[in-house]
Amino acid sequence: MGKSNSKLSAEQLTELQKSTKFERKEIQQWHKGFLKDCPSGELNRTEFKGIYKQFFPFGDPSRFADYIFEVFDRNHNGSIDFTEFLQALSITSRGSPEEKLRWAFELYDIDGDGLITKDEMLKIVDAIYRMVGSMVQLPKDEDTPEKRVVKIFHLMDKNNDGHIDLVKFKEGSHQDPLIMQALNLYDGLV
Ligand SMILES: [Ca+2]
Ligand SMILES: [Ca+2]
Ligand SMILES: [Ca+2]
Repeated sequence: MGKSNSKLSAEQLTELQKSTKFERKEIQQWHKGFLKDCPSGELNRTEFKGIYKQFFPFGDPSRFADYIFEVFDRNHNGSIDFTEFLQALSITSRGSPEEKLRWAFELYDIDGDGLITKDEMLKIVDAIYRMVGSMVQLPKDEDTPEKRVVKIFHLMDKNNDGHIDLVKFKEGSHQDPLIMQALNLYDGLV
C-alpha cells in the first residue's frame, strides 16, 4: 500500500485530464472527496455498496451496486481506484450519448460476450427494481422485472433470437429512454 498520497502528482493530474472530461480543479476536488470517503484510496465492494445504501435507504441497492461495481472496476482487481472512479464518473455525467450507451451496454452485458441475453437483462432490471423499491409507481405492463424485460426485448430484439447486440441496443434506447434508467439513477448520485 502506501501509494495513495493525499495529493495527486502533476503527472497523475495530466493523465486524468487526458482520460476524462474534467478540468484540473475538478479532478482535485473529486480526489479530495474520494479520499475523504475512502482514505485507503481504493474503494472495495462493501464500501461501494455502502454509498448506494445511503442514497436508497428504502430499497435494497446491493445487487445493483454489485453490477455497477463490475463496470467501474476496469482492471477487475476487486477495488475501484481513483482513476477508475473518475473515468466512470466522466462517462456517466459528461459522456456523449454514444459513450453513455456503450457504458450502459457493458452494465447489461454481464458476462462481457458482446450480447445481452434475456437473463442478463432480467438480472439488471430486477436489481434496479429492488433498489428503487416502492419509490416509483410503474405502469401495469411493466410493474414486474419480467414484464419490463419482455417489453424491452420486444422493442430491441427484432430478429427474436433472444440476444441484443450493441447496435440494436443503441437503436432501441433512442425509442425507449427508460433503458438508460440505470445511468440516470447513477447520475443522481453525483
Ligand atoms: Ca480496479
Ligand atoms: Ca452477455
Ligand atoms: Ca437479436
